[in-house]
Amino acid sequence: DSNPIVKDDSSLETIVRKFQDSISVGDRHKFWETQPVGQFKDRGNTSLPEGPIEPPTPLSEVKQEPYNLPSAYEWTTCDLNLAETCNEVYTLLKNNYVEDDENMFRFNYSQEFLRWALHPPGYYKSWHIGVRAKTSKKLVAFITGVPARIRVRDEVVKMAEINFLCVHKKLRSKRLAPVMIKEVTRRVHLEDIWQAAYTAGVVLPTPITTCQYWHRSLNPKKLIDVGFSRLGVRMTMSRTIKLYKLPDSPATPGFRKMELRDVPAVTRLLRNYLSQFVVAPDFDENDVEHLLLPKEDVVDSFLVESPENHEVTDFCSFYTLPSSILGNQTYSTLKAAYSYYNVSTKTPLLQLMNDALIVAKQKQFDVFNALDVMQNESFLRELKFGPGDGQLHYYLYNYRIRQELKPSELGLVLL
Ligand code: MYA
Repeated sequence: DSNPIVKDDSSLETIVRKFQDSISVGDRHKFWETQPVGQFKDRGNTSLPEGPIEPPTPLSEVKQEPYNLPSAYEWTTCDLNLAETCNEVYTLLKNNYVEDDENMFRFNYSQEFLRWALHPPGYYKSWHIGVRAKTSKKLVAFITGVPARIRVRDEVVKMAEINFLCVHKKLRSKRLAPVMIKEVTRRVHLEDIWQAAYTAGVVLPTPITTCQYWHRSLNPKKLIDVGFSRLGVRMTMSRTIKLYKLPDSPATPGFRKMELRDVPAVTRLLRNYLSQFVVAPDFDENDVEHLLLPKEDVVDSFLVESPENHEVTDFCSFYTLPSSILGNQTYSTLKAAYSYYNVSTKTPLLQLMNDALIVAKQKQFDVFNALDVMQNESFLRELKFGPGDGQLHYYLYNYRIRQELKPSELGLVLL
């Protein structure tokens, strides 16, 4: 997904941005004002009904031809199974995708990650949309959707999860993004799907909730050297290293990597856990096998199998998303793990997540990131996570939620 990468939350830029966000209510959004999304003017108006904003239109009325692009550009559908296409997408994102507010880091999604994220059960190739320059055929913009079933209260809604919206740096501010969004919307409509979920670091009309990233240093020296974090007041490097030290191996008896045979048990565990949140994915076994079965350098999942009765009682997972470090002499990549879905029924969540930190450290991650979604607040401070400067806003397209949610009411993590 999309989000300011992180860091200390006290810089002047951050304060200015937070102030701007806080007065954004009166902003004009020439594109977003035309879309079926919660509008700022309707915030707090509890008389509006919850649910779809517009009804579906008959499929025969969905525009059959793509939207017009500026004449020098053309649409392309990107087949990520083609090594060359995957490499082009990878390179576009590596050079032009999301940066933190101070432009020190940029997400560097790997090719294996992109193939994994974009090929969940039932995916549509037509939702992986690129824009090329007509003459050079260079890929200059990208947007994707993948299908998902998302439950909102007691309604399971077929949606598209929209991600990887990217316009080449040289083509910014030319209103290309609205055309890309309209085109992906059209292609989603053609599959008879009328809702979407997405996240962004920017404030748009209107977030269903706003979450914060928290960061747990695993390699504090490197994080400080590259400017990701700062030495605390009255702290030395050696005291800082000691503060973040972790045991060599996980503590919970029966803690092990998830395997294919665990898919039914993990699905049951996860479905039961996610049922408590207002908005959460409705995962079946196929989804769990694809999204949560460990995949080297993409996603890691562990569970606790009771040594007595072999029951699976707890589960934790994180995905691998490195960031390029821009302009550092010594280091080029920050290796970050992002908390994904975690479920505790027997092992306290705090202990489970401490084990997750330990295995992430074993795997040479520099930092472990987590949003304040689900029950994450219960372990963040105690496990020495610090608040980042990145806000992540969650949105639904064509689905109104009566009241803004608390992050802890959200059971959804987008990649
Ligand atoms: S979030 C990650 C977004 N990507 C990046 O941040 C990478 C770096 N930035 C860029 O590549 C460009 O700056 C982008 C904008 C491409 C973001 N989400 O073309 P413009 C609105 C939605 O002149 P550019 C992710 O991937 C902006 O408010 N809208 O601007 C999820 C303005 O509209 P308005 C955004 O800077 C994406 C208009 O675009 C975003 O050249 C979910 C300006 O266009 C944003 N992140 O390009 C997409 N940023 O005037 C929505 C700017 O109204 C999906 N804008 O304020 C909706 C559901 C669709 C499916 C529905 C199915 C039913």
